[in-house]
Amino acid sequence: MKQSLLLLVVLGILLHVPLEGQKRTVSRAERFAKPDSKLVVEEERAWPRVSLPMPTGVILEASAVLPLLSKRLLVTSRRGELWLVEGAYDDPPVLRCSLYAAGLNEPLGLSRCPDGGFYVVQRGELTRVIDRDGDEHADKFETVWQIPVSGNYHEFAFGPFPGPNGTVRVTLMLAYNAPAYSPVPWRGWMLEIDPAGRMTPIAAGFRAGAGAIYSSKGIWLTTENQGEWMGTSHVTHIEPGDFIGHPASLEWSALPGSPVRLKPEDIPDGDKPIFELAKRIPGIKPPTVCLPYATLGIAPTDIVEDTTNGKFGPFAGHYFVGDSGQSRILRVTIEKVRGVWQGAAYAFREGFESGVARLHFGEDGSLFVGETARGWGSVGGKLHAFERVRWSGDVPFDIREVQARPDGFLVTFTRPVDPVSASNPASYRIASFTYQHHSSYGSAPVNRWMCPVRKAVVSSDHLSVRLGIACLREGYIHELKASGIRVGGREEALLHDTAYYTLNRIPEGDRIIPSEPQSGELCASPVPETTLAPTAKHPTELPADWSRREGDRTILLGTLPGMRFDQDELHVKGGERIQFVLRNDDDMLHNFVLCAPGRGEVVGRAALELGLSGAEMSYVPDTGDVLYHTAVVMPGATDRIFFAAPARRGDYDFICSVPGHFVTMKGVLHVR
Ligand SMILES: [Cu+2]
Repeated sequence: MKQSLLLLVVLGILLHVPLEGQKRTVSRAERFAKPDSKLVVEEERAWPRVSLPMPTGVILEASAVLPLLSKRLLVTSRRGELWLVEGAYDDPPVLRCSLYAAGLNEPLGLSRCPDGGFYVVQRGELTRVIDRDGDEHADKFETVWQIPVSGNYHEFAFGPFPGPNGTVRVTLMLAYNAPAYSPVPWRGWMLEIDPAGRMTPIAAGFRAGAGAIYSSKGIWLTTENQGEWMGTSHVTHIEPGDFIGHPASLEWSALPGSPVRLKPEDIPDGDKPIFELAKRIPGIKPPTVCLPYATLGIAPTDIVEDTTNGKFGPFAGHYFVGDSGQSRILRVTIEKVRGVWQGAAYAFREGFESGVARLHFGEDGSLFVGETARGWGSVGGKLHAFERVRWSGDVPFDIREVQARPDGFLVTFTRPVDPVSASNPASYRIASFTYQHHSSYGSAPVNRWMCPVRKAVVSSDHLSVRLGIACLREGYIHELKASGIRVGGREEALLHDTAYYTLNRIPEGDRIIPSEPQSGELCASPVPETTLAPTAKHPTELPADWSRREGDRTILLGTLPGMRFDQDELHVKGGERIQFVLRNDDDMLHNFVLCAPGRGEVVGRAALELGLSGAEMSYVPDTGDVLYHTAVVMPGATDRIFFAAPARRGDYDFICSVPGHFVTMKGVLHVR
């Protein structure tokens, strides 16, 4: 029991999404209801989602899905089973499940074995599962390769991700005991295992790389989560010998077979972005496509390629990335520029019931979505879910792809644009920024510049726009907002108006604008530096008229792993002078925001809407619903504020407004 609790805590830390509250009151949960925005309704029209209901008595916490012949699925459950599932393609779906295997240790992936049977990654081994007598029950479990574990609860194994020639790859999580460490070989690595059980180390620097794919382009891509030594989440092209950021894994780079030459002390802990370090330290691989934290998910999981040849809609060949914390799916495109892969990320579909963990396309172009939030929590709110997404045939007006050009970008659309709005530079807003690479948890977006749009040229078919932009910066993420453009002939705006392009290399070729800066163009930050300074709502200075530092009452509120405060009910008297201390014992960033009665969810959502500018505002939206707040507190640190409790009696919500946290990180201050 204690162990499984630890496991939950750890998964929460690992994927930095909330732990299921142990003692949540229903009334609070009701207040924090599911999202039902206009956007989700629009997305639903083009990509409707249907829940795949389990037969009575079956708890299928789908952690991997493998389509079999005759519209059957083999599904792993995090609870340790393999289920044969029929009926998942039917309308409406009525599932029939039969148990194929049981007793596995937290399987988080599944693939076909070239010699028959299936590969399953358990915590401690890559296993080949075989049904020898054909009775649809596994009867042989072969250890293909034993995964090193020290026994630390944090040592998860993801995969098997199938590669060429019958090989599979796995990614091994670091152990964790504040901070993350690598106690046994290959923790924090991607490894390749061939059918004979021979292991080849591939790449290091992983932290929580939960997804990987061998793409039709013949390259490997992985997902990685924001955290220590990861400024933001990302998708990255992996080649043998690469190091993607977390130095704990480098403990093992001197072992025989390692293609990685770096040692832990080679990685400086400072304020430089990773692409700057990569310029002078060979072996460091900067992200291929960054997923800005909070804006495009908080905990990316699986990555799949749309190989449905149009059955899933207009994004054939693009990648879809699941996000556990925000219960959504993102879209990613890549291109190779001057020998380096890079590309863009876009919103795709929100509103899933639980944390999106695994994705797999079925034979008819259906996307099966395995979801779990046990130990993680998610915006969707359910503990687990299994859903199916199909394309309705509707093509929404959307950005199809952003590609780099020597002086800007080429933006293509799913439908012809209105040439008047699309050729007006004022229809676009472009900014660039990056993240720092350091041992502390995540990074705020830094060095943000606005990029003036000088020219917008619409193609003759009206399906693309060439943008000429000043102030492009290599290595930086470029945020392209095209909110001013409309679809041809109608007053319809883009379904998702923003893309994030990671510009590792600026291409060569023809320009549409001269390279010299124009007068008045300023490649500089319009955004003020983050401040921890006292304000009316962040009252860190002892008020002059207080005789005692403690006031009438001191409240010490702590944090727990998995996005919870250590108390969800606080009691004060109206008007009492309060010294309030938030002590962050967790390994993530948190704040405390005291809200007007019943306004916690509204404030939490408004904080989410702040997007990239949120970090500079301590994720506190500028609204009368916020009474007082602390700064965003680093792990192991505290922030102290002094305020008088509201005079009016009532139940005042408090939340952590760091994006995604408020769903579980909340409570009530009772004023009597
Ligand atoms: Cu928090």
